[in-house]
Amino acid sequence: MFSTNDTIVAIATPPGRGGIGVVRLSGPDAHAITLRLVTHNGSLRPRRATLTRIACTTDAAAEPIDQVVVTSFPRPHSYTGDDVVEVSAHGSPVILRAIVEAAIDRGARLAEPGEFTLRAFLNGRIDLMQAEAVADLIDAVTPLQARAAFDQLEGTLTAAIAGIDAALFDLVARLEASVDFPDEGYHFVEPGALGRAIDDLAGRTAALLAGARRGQLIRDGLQIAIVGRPNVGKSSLFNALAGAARAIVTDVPGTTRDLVTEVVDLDGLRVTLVDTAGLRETSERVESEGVERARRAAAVADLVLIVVDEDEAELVGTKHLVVQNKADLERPSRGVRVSAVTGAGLDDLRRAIIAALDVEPVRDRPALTNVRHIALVERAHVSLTRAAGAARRSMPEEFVLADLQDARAALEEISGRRASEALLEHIFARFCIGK
Ligand SMILES: Nc1nc2c(ncn2[C@@H]2O[C@H](COP(=O)(O)OP(=O)(O)OP(=O)(O)O)[C@@H](O)[C@H]2O)c(=O)[nH]1
Ligand SMILES: [Mg+2]
Repeated sequence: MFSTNDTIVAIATPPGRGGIGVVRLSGPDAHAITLRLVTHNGSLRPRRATLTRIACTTDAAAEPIDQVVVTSFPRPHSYTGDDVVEVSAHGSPVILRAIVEAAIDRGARLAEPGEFTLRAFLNGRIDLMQAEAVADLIDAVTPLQARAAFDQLEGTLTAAIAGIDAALFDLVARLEASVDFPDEGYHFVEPGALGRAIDDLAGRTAALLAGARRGQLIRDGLQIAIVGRPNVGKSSLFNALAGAARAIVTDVPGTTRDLVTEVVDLDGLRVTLVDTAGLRETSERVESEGVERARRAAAVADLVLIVVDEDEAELVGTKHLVVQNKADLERPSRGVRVSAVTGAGLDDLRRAIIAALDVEPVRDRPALTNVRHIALVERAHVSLTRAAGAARRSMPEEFVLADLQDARAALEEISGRRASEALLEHIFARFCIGK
């Protein structure tokens, strides 16, 4: 992995032009290197903005190239836990690159993707879950995704996992004492109490897992397929939900052949809408391929909207909602009534979709959103359940202990207290440079 005792530098703002652009330095020489770049004399006051000018060539008589605001964050009270300096310049790629190159000339090294956050993790400023939350927060495309990530960054999940781990630590210590003094038997933990304590912990992992599906839908988004007979208004509904005339709408049955997709923000959920060909028997080759694709899209979708006009709903997909379209005309009353043309009922439909997916955001419950975390909590849960069984059957402490230790190992892999270098590399490779 990367070295951690040198000074790294990178542009922290996105590529392109903007009002301001920030170059960040972190490491023992961050302060000294900055002072050799700016015209300001004397040291930088901690956490105070210093207005100065920056000169970026090695030439001593170099002309300043920009006016900048420099802020120094001495260790350990900085993002990375090392000395950090942030240079806010005008947001020109030319200037920002010149500052980075000048810092490199004076002894800094270009940061790898995620290296600032990696240092924060290695310095114990944040745990691995929070580091992953930083990447999720930056990648969020809906407010709900951003909120779930920020909750994790704030440490809601960290606290939940740490609470279980602390209780486990206590149980393991007492069981180990019992194993070390076999004559006393379960002297340090009374068997009934042990079983109850483990059950309580298994209950807590189960509660975390129960919220995981919701969390994962929030994080990864989901697919909704719009299906139904030809001409019922699927493409019209698709366009209305997408807020753009993406799919072709005509009064000719069999208009849509291919799958048309659009990503929309549905009450904070990242939803990929899929418009499909109308379902009917046809010998026309192109259309029959379209119908085949429509069925496959319905089969893999998280939710299927079955749109009906005057006909009956053909049930496809396990999880579905029947949508009665063309409610502006005389139509039977089935399912959620909407009009793709007037927009009537669309808000009801959005609410019905959220309800059908069961993803109502819950504020005070930590949401497990990341597959890595889910798999590890599952492993901890299985071990705890096994340990509870062993304790209840009064099996030797060694058995219970082995399972409890496995549960701990899983939890510590989540927080990163036990994380291999390969895992860290994999996680931080996701980040962009400057984060
Ligand atoms: N009055 C009324 N007409 C609608 C409504 N929705 C769709 N239509 C009309 O119904 C016809 C078919 O609409 P499309 O959206 O192309 O229907 P589709 O289900 O995508 O049809 P295929 O792609 O052929 O399967 C068009 O003439 C639309 O203008 C509605 O809510 N009210
Ligand atoms: Mg269509």
